[in-house]
Amino acid sequence: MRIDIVTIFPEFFSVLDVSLIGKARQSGLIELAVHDLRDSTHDRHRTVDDTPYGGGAGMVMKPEPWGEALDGILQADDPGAGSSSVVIFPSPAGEPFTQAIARELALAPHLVFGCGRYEGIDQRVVEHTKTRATVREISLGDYVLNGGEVAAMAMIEAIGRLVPGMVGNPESLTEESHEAGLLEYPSYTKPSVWRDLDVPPVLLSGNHGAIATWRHEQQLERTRRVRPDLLSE
Ligand code: 97T
Repeated sequence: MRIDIVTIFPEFFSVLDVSLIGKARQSGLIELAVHDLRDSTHDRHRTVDDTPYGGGAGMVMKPEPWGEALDGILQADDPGAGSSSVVIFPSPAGEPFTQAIARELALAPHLVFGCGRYEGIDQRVVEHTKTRATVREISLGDYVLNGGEVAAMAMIEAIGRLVPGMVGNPESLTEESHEAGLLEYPSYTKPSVWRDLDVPPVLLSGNHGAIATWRHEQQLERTRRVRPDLLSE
């Protein structure tokens, strides 16, 4: 998989050199490039934003640098085969990011993240990009960030670990929270007593059927208590 990131804060993404994504890059499974949007400006001040038409607070990112940056990244696409690139614009106005979307995007050969700052990117950039790639406007959740960088990083981590060939044990991926539509059961390790707190005795019983039943009950109880929305959907 190839991942391109367009941002005015390229240094943000140096953390991707470490962790699982860093290993995937070393092994060649993920090829990742970070592009400074300001390299696609041509004025002395490397301007990327301007005041909004119609008035209002804040600044809007200008379309021209985005057009030029995305031209360079998407022109490598095979024109005969139709674009297989997916361009993701993290946005508080996007569809909510889910494990199902992460799974879907993990199968794409080419992802491009357009990280907007300020009050957003001129909407024509999104419309124009739809003529050359699949475009997804995706929100991380119902809260406000200063820009798309942290949202992109979270999505890259969620997607990256699902890329075929990434994790040694494939069972560890499907057993986790959300893959089965329930929250995870609580986990314990040694010692069996810590600060007067016991590990639930069933986990020490050696009765694998009883353990599986207990864990499933814990998942249901946790989900009902913390995330009832997951049970009613
Ligand atoms: O608040 C934002 C600003 C810019 C780009 C993305 C976001 C955001 O994404 N998910 C939640 C908020």
